[in-house]
Amino acid sequence: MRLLDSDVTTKDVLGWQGLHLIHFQGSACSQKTRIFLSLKGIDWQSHHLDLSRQQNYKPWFLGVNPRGLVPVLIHDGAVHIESNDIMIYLEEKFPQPPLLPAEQHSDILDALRAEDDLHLNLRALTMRFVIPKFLAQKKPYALSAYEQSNGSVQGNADSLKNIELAFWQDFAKHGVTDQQVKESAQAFKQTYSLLEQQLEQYPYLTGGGFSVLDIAWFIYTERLTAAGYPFQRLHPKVFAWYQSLAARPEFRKEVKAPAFLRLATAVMQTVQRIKGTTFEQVARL
Ligand SMILES: N[C@@H](CCC(=O)N[C@@H](CS)C(=O)NCC(=O)O)C(=O)O
Repeated sequence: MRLLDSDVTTKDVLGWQGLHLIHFQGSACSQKTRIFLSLKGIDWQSHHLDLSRQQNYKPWFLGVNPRGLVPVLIHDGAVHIESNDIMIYLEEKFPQPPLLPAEQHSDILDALRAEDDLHLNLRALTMRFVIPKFLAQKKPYALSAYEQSNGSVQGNADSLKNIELAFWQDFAKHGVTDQQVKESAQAFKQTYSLLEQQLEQYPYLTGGGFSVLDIAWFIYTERLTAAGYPFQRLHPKVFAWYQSLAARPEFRKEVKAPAFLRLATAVMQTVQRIKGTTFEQVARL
């Protein structure tokens, strides 16, 4: 989605020439776009935004993306948000190697929308099983800065902002509940059962060659694996597909978590094992 210049109140970015990505190392959506750029061999300039320090709620960034989310692509002064839209846009500008085959264009766009609809489910499982709450929780002043900001997205008040706010306000109150875990896990199980059927017939998710859909679902699968989702048991073809992509350097290098986070996750999951509250024990798939 391209923002209007009038949505962008941090005017200096409108003068940025070339390709710039504002992203966070550990953000799933940022990883997705970085893998895409890497597979295309596109040069880009990196602007790292630290979500763990809530830099996404600072006025500078809210003036770039009023939605307060990464990644953001700036190409010759045009500001693009939403990771899937960014990949689709880049595919038009950099068609080689093709990652969005013309014959499957509209099916892939539908499938990407369905993937994006599960993003909050992915976030819920991440915040319960991958990132300890003390690291994930938003500071009240940062959240209220976000709440009070009144930027527009394509000229209108952002309809997604209240959903974002509600997620983090609920998270501050009660973390991610068992009910949220069960619902999110079930939603993924349904979708992965369909992907499993696809992979029983074809090497990649579209039924054609490798595409952006494989990149998008690789990222979800990587994160859910870290959370403890039992791919090998429930969806063996998905597991094998994921392993083969994870072995590729373009994929592996973008999803490597920093050592401190791996340690924090390991400690949290050990405590969960002792308490009987691991992903498997709560989700009961
Ligand atoms: N639908 C959006 C979702 C973007 C999104 O939720 N980004 C997350 C990181 S993966 C983010 O910026 N979160 C802000 C935060 O954690 O405060 C996309 O695909 O770009």
